[in-house]
Amino acid sequence: VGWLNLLGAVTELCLLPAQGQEPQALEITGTVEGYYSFNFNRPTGAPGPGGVPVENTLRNFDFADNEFDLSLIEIVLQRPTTDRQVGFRLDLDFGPTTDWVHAGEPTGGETWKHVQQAFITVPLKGGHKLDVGKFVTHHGAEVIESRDNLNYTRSFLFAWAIPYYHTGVRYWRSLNEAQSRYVCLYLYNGWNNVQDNNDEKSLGVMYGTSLGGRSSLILNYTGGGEATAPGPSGLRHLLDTVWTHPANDRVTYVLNVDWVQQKDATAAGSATWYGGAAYAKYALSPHHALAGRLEYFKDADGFATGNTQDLKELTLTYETEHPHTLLTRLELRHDWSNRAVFTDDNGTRTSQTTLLVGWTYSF
Ligand SMILES: [Ca+2]
Ligand SMILES: [Ca+2]
Ligand SMILES: [Ca+2]
Repeated sequence: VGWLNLLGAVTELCLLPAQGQEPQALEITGTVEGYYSFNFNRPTGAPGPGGVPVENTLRNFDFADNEFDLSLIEIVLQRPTTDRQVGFRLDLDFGPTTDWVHAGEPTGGETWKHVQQAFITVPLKGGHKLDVGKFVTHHGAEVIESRDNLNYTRSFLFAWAIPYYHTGVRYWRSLNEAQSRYVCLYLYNGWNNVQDNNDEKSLGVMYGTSLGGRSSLILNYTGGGEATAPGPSGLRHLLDTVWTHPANDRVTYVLNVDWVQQKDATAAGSATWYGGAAYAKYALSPHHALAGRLEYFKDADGFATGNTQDLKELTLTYETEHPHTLLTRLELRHDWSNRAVFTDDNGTRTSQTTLLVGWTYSF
């Protein structure tokens, strides 16, 4: 009973009373993403994590060569949070993208792969917010949904350097009235796990700030013990920075740098992986744009990709948008490694080139 009284007191202290405010209407939105990709290596392919057949080596989530593929179907149910009403968000996902994203879930991905996000948002006094549940990661310059990225295909950094999702709590507070500076604190199970694979929790910190004009900088850290197989749960540190600079109405630049270290990765010691990606987008008109991405990723100990290698990648994208619904992208991409890791018709080689048409429909 004492604990219940304490819980009641904390709730009253932190929450504004909800009287006089009706809950917000339930919003239903969603997206359907698909592509056709042609890989000039003519790869034979191999089964990947989550049972997903992978023909385009090291890619997320444009796995298939010479096929029309439905990559992701997502339905989002959301009740927006107000300053007094608790909100929630549920992202239901289907398709090979979500099979892959959940392939590392400790008890297998089947239970959780259709729930990309599920969290409640509790508004606290002073405009702070607390989220509880499963949410996509706060790291990186790209997201699982292609629509919200500058290119259709995902960077190596997105695919191999950082986690996809976390389960736990996050606390958000603004540091100034304009909300142009904020901090977010995270406490969660770790990398890509609803059910924890060890007894250690991970801590995350995000700091975001405007740099004047429309430029912004996000500094991100996550640290905690991550189980490695075989071996002990060595500490894993992830540092991640995203700089976004809209130079004018037409041109936007983005820079992303990641650095990760896993202690006790092998008997030999730590593993490190790091890299950087530079993006530019040029609007030709309100609904047509060109975008480019140049990237370097070093898997110094082969822990992230399974091979010790230096990866590079150049992507050129032309996009056309039918406002609010259909986004179509034509994309040419070339990947290099200093190792022969890319499959072809009878073996492997050190590079691959793909030509892709990607489309995303939003509702
Ligand atoms: Ca195929
Ligand atoms: Ca989503
Ligand atoms: Ca953990």
